[in-house]
Amino acid sequence: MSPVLPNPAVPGFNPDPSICRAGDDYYLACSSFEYLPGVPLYHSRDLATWEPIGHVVTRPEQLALRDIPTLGGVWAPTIRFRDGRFWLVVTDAMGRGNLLFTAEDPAGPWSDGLPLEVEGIDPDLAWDGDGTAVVTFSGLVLAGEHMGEHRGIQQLRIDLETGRALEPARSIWSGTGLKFPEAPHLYEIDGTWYLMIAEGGTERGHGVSIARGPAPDGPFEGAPGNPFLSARSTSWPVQNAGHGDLVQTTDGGWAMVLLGMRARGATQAFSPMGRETFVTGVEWVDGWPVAEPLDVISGSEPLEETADLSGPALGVEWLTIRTPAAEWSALDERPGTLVIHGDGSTMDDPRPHFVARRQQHEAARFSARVDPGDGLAGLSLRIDESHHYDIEAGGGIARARARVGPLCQTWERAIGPGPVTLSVDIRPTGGAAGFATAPDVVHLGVENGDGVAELAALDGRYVSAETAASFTGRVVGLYAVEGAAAFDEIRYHGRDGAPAPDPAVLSMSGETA
Ligand code: 6LW
Repeated sequence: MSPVLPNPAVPGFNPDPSICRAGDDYYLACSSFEYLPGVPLYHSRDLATWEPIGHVVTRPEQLALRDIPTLGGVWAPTIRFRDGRFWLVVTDAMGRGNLLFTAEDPAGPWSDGLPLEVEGIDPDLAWDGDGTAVVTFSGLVLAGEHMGEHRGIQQLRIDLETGRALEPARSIWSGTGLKFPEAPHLYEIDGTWYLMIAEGGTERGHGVSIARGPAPDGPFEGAPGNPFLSARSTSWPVQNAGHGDLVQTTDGGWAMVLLGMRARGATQAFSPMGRETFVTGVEWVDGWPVAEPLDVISGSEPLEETADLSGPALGVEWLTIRTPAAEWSALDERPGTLVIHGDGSTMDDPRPHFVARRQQHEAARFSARVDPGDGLAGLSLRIDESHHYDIEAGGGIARARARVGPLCQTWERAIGPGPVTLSVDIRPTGGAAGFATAPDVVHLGVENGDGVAELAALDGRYVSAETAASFTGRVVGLYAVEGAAAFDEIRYHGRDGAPAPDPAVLSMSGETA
């Protein structure tokens, strides 16, 4: 097992990672909540470099996201490779429930999604000695008369052809008693069955615990030092570590992928990118796993990308909220541009006409040239409908907006007609410059023939995972409210590592221009 693997392994919000290996190839799946396409998939051959290869959900009818509440949608997939086939089980929370998807090729296409007779969340898939499929899951009931009840970790044998349970669910080992036992994964290793779970909740108290037993259903004995991995009460640069999945590596060693958060600011209280995917090495001592701590972050490589608008569709890194981009945008209407049609929906609405990518770096600059025509369009840095910072243009006006819960403030400036370049420039504070509890400052600007003007420099705390109590993290992207807006020169620049203190921190008034 290589000593230290680059982390975050998959930057940007990519929570609840699950991993499998097919020969020399590793595949990773993550949660995606209200975003489409759903269930992002990544590939690696060395656990160090990961490339996005597509999604399980590429046809909206595979899930029921259109009216999903925020926080709902795709929760906690498990991906496995068996008999030359990829199997993925996942919860479409407050939507279609627990589903099974399969594919010959992980890059797709995947099946339509078979409903499973499983009442809970975080389904895991394993096969017992005689090849019968076993689903182990967290008994959190999301609907019906028992909504909100938590029955601990549960398990049942299931028919993967019909989705029907072959027996009633039974409760099995559920950890050391910390809250929210979830994210179970079952492994048979050298004849012993291991049950690994997350417990403590996905916030700062998160951790990974494990137990072992003679059979898939136990009885299980918990490991002496559970949770055997947790960042709680440490000053690790990665917090909330938990929700892990193990994989045996090509050299016979072991590794674990798990979620964590780059909590920033002087009090390590705010995580702009939310829950990301991390990887760590695992050794076995007396039949129990010992994981390397996540106290080192190497940071991801600097990135400079300009969106490819040559069509027919945007790259796999682009996401939309609850409705597919094809319904309201096009790359062939004005060749060389992305045209987004507004329907009056704004970034405060559940189905904005907004296409975005994850913020993946602590310092990031996103800009695009937009021709709003006679409509209204802009860029937004978003966590959810109630937490977003926007910069838009239309009707000869440039407008910056801060939406934080019930509060909304705008800053305006007259601009000439025609295309303008809008920018969202995120500069980390590094906790330096005095006692900056803010993780970063978000600068909203407009550039046209008259030069660059900054309309607002906003405290990043208010669009961070903790403030929004979000399961996701920031995405940054393009929207249209009215008319047909044409976007091009769509650029993302990102880098990690020690930031230059942001002068705006010293004068954070929210208004600089
Ligand atoms: C996921 C569960 C969880 O299903 O949140 O907080 C859900 N923990 O494991 C969404 O990430």
